Amino acid sequence: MRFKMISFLIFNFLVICSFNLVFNIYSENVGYVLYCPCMGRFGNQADQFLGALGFAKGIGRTLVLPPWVEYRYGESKSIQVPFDTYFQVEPLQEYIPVMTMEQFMEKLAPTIWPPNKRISFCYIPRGGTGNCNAKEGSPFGPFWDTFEVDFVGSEFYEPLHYDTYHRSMAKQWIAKYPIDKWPVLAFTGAPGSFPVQLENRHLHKYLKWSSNILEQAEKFVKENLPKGAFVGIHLRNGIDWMRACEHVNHSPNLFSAPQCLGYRNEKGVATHEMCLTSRDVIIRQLKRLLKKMKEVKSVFVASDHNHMIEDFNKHLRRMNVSVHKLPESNPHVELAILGLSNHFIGNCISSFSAFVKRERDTMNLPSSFWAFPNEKIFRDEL
Ligand SMILES: Nc1nc2c(ncn2[C@@H]2O[C@H](COP(=O)(O)OP(=O)(O)O)[C@@H](O)[C@H]2O)c(=O)[nH]1
Ligand SMILES: [Mg+2]
Repeated sequence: MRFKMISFLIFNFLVICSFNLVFNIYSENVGYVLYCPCMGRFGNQADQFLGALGFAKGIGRTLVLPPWVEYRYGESKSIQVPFDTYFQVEPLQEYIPVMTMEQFMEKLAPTIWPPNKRISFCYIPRGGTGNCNAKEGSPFGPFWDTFEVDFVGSEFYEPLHYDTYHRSMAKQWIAKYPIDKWPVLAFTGAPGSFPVQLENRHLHKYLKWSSNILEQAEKFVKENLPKGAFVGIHLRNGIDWMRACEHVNHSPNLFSAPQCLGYRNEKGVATHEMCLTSRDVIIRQLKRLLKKMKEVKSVFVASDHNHMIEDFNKHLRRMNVSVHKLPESNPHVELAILGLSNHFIGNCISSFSAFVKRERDTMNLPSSFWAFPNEKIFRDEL
């Protein structure tokens, strides 16, 4: 009888202990990383998102998934689009715990991040004010205003940085900002680099289109492209890009160029032709691919400006392929369609192309780049 009583008490004690342990792990010891994707448009934000994911994993915190920041023509304030409009949350949980910013602000912020505890993190003071100035200008102000966040102070984390793969950086973050004292680290900008760090590229496999985007992409392919294989191409040629490409000669690894040239330019330097490929080279390169891929029935063109549909119709007439684009620009659906193609030709310098290339790499699907390797090397290979 007595023995039964004692074992019952011990059992209860163990149950309570393990409950407490679990409770502590999931409540008090959970730390969060928040940030504003305040730099660049979608491609840049996606690169930095992978960095933020790797960073949160490195320092053992939950990543709060920020909305995507978008800019509408003629509007001075940025627009915030919830993360899960474009991507599924669930697959990311396989890598680390995540939650959307909407959920965080509604469910957790009132208790673990009340208004008087809202400190913004930046490397050094910004804009000569002595603080992080986290809400100065667009998208900084509109981003935090979306969630009615104001900051009461700044924290400068210099000399720490986001690369948690080297120099015991993760340990230093954990030591300097323990979760019990700093449950929330809210960064003024993304805690991730642009272009994406090599070590974080593979994290793209956790980034899966929302069913809404994927269904639109599949529907377009099914209803508009002839049955059979298709090639997807990205033509980045708007006015902002023309200007950006002027810098290519003194930036051998401009923007996303490491995706084809290597992070240390192992495979050459960026050229103007790779950045803003001429009409003739585009047509020649596409024709060469179509000659090799006899099964291809159509070409899908994504572009921010000139889709060159007439040029293609003229020059590909004898090749028996049709050429298509979306009736209206829709960057995310276009990206998803490019991801579904049998072969993708992208712009090595563009982070918009880089998104597609990474996604395809995770599925072992083939991709190539405009004007890379250059045509002379191409010819030597043939
Ligand atoms: N619809 C559409 N928009 C594009 C395309 N290429 C670029 N854009 C737009 O231009 C922006 C370019 O910025 P970003 O994504 O950072 O890519 P990057 O500037 O090429 O590195 C995209 O986010 C899109 O809004 C395209 O093929 N189709
Ligand atoms: Mg950009």
